[in-house]
Amino acid sequence: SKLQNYIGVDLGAESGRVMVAGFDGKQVSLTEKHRFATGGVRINDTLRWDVLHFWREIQTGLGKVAAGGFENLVSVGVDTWGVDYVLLGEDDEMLGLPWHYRDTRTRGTLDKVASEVPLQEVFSVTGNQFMEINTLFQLYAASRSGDWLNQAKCLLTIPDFFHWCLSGAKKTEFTNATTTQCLDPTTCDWSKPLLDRLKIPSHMLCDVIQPGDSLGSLQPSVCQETGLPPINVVAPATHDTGSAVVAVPVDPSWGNNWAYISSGTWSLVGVETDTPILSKEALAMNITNEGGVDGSWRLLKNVVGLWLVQRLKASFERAGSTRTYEEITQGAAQAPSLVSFIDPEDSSFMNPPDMMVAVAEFCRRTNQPVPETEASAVRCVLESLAMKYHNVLDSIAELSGRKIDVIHVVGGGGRNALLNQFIAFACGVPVIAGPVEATVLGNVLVQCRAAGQLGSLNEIREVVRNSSDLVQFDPEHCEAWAAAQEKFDAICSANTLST
Ligand code: LFR
Repeated sequence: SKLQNYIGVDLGAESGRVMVAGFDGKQVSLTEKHRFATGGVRINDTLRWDVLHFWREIQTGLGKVAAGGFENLVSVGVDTWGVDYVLLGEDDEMLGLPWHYRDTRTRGTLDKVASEVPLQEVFSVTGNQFMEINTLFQLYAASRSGDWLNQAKCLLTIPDFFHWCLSGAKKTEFTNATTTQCLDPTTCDWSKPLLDRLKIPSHMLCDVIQPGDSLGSLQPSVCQETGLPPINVVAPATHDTGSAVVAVPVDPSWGNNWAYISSGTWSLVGVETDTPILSKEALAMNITNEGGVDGSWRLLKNVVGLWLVQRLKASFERAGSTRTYEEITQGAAQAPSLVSFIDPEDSSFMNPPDMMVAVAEFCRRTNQPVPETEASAVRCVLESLAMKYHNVLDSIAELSGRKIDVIHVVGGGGRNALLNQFIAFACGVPVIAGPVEATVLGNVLVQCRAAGQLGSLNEIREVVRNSSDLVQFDPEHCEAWAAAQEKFDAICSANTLST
């Protein structure tokens, strides 16, 4: 069939990209038209997202698409990280500077919320892992601080905001709504009774739409600015993890015994399920249920991911290094193995001024050799991540009754062959890495389906398999890793007790 082109806009916490995906009925090929740095802006001891700058970059990217001579441009859709939001007031004026989830205003809000509503009850009407970054805790903090909430007429999550910029429509897309901890996974509507009990306003929450729903066509001003024709704006699974898991390259005939790790700034480690799991055991394991496409759910844990390496790289840069991620990882591959471990979930890694110092302090505090070199610090972090994933997958297997025979690593972190190897070693099962552009693939394939070009999630995944190069990593050194895992577990449990 005739080639159709779709535009996927994907923003992560470190970088954003505008890609064109050409779909010929069997395969998708991606062309990157624009890439830009994202990241938070520190101002007066707060941390914010410069969403206007991102919007400018998105339009620059769309302008490059328009100039690229792509025929049959069908639609455009945006996905980003979850939990953050923009407030609009009367006349759609933006209110305040959007907060970054790593801002410290939410510190301590979990205990405060728990003193007002038992966490068991919060979990049963939200299904989410308790993390103070979640929108619920941000809104709790905002509602206690004279923030703009009362003047707000509309709350848009970050991808909703860009869809509004593109189309003028103000809607909240379901998959991202499931990251807010304000949506009830049983009714699939906002948990208004919970918000009322916590005295958090809910009048500004928008109608929830489904991935694949159309938001209308590009606004005339955007067409003028970018040179694009008034193509459709179609919501993909706007939560980046939701899009990434759409693009896990599995074949249903292989059965259900697979897990995924969506690997980026965060590592989202879990399985796909048919229904949310809201049991006491799920609460005790502090696991999350996130909504996917076609009624699928993701039972997963949100684990600190390559953020650790991103911030180590920033530490090295302050000390004069210009090394790339590849060079840093090559260094780690040469460093001695299984020497010291960190608990990736320790709160000291959330946003330390210097990650190298934070890693060293953790090792000192837990009586382990302190990594002296860049290479040994990176190795320590990557090995610890792999062992953390192992623990998480054990709990998730237990909770879901699912045996895990293979782990799919999707997303940009799949480029890190050393980490992929460590995951296979730590977990003792094969790892299949790829596609690294899972998020954009998932984004555009849901748009393709909205245009009537594809049917089921299985058909979408078949296209992903046709379109990706996958690399397999097999378990080795199992004894050494099992021994190290015991040490790691002891460090993590001692650490939990003391904090
Ligand atoms: C991954 C992600 C996670 C979410 C975190 C913060 O990019 O979307 O799923 O918990 O970012 O929003």
